[in-house]
Amino acid sequence: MDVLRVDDRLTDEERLVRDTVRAFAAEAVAPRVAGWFEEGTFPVRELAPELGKLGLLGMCLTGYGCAGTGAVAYGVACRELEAADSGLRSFVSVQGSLAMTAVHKYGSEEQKGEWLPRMAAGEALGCFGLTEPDRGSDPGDMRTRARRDGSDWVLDGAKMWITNGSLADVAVVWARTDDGIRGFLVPKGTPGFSAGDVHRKMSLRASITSELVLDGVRVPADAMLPGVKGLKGPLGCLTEARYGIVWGAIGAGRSCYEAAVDYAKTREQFGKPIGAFQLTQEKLAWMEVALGQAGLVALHIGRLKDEGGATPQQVSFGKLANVRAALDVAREARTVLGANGITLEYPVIRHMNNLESVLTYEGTQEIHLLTLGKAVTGLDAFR
Ligand code: TGC
Ligand code: FAD
Repeated sequence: MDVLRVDDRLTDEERLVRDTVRAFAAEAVAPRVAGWFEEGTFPVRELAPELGKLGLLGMCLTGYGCAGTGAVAYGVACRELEAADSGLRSFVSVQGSLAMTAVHKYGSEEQKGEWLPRMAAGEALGCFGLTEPDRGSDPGDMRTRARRDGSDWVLDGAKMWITNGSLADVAVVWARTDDGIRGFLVPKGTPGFSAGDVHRKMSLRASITSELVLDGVRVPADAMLPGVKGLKGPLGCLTEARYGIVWGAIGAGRSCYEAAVDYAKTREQFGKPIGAFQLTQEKLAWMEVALGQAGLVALHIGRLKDEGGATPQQVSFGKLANVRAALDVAREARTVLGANGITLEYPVIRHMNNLESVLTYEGTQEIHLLTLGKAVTGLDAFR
């Protein structure tokens, strides 16, 4: 397995991150996560401080208690977290790449000092409210509004599908103002601000997903993120989180692949292991190819990022290609396990169902296809 030995190209520091995060996920999460998935829970308050101690929250950010690692190290961490469950990587993505990045990139010194050290330590939780009930792929047409009232801002609207929405101590809420889209920091408990969880999910069950309601929410002038105006604000954070998914998806795919290989070597039918049949070997060989290619794509984009920046189009390429590859691997692995593949005794169907969300959030497959289509043709299919 790992015929290409892509990890041989990692530095010693990146390998240390890999081994540390892999050990943490294997000990603290993997043995319990099927239960969380079944119950639809995720013990955020227990895990967040541990993730903070490992330096995984806002890992690429500098200062304010953040680890300040390179992009490849962060990617490797996402891969190892998502090998346990996409919900775990999602938590780290939303906390670090979305909420903390918004504050770090666009916040005032006071906002950074107030929130980032506690968020890096996992003591304060954040969420990122961009999507709305009626505006998902097209956030530029958002309906949530913020209007000035004296020196305050008053927010009205709703955000939907917000990871950690009901748990977060602070919500980064994107809203339309007379002056364009702006970001606001809305602390939990602000009058008029409420959050209710989405139930009956069949995917990302080990993750809390909420609706945020903003009903005349009054915040002071300094709750606005001063450093950015326009849709490029939230999109600039999304590029960071999408990058983590480029790597994370490989972890989910790898977990399915490993389960399929183990099963194929031990499960016997017609007097021999099913892994001895050519059709099974073909499935496993394609999985190996898909994950090897995904690993090269992730490493390439990560190195570009570390050398000065990967473009949003390159990140779209990686998110599109690697989530698709991981989902194909998960579905094929599911067939190798036969009936056992549909139970939570094995990780495969959990990952497979999770990857349906990963395909949709952070820009759907279609959005990334059209982003690449625009890069290729110079023609904008969106507008
Ligand atoms: P468009 O006119 O193309 O762009 C508006 C401005 O933004 C800039 N820009 C970007 N900047 C940084 N990163 C990117 N990826 C960027 N893409 C565009 C652009 O240069 C422009 O800047 P300026 O200075 O000219 O104003 O905007 P559009 O309205 O046509 O939309 C483009 C489109 C469709 C690609 C965008 O709306 C989009 O990406 N839609 C998908 C929405 C999405 O991904 N939502 C995710 C919500 S968060 C989430 O899902 C969290 S899941 C939990 C987890 O991560 O685990
Ligand atoms: P829609 O935009 O309504 O799309 C429906 C379908 O139409 C899709 O197949 C889409 O690709 C297609 N479509 C749309 N436009 C076009 C087009 N121009 N051409 C072709 N096809 C098109 N959001 C946040 O802001 N914060 C979060 O923390 C967050 N966490 C999430 C967690 C989970 C578990 C999930 C499932 C979602 C989360 N999201 C979050 C929301 C996510 O980003 C959106 O679901 C996603 O952007 C798609 O929006 P939508 O679901 O409204 O689908």
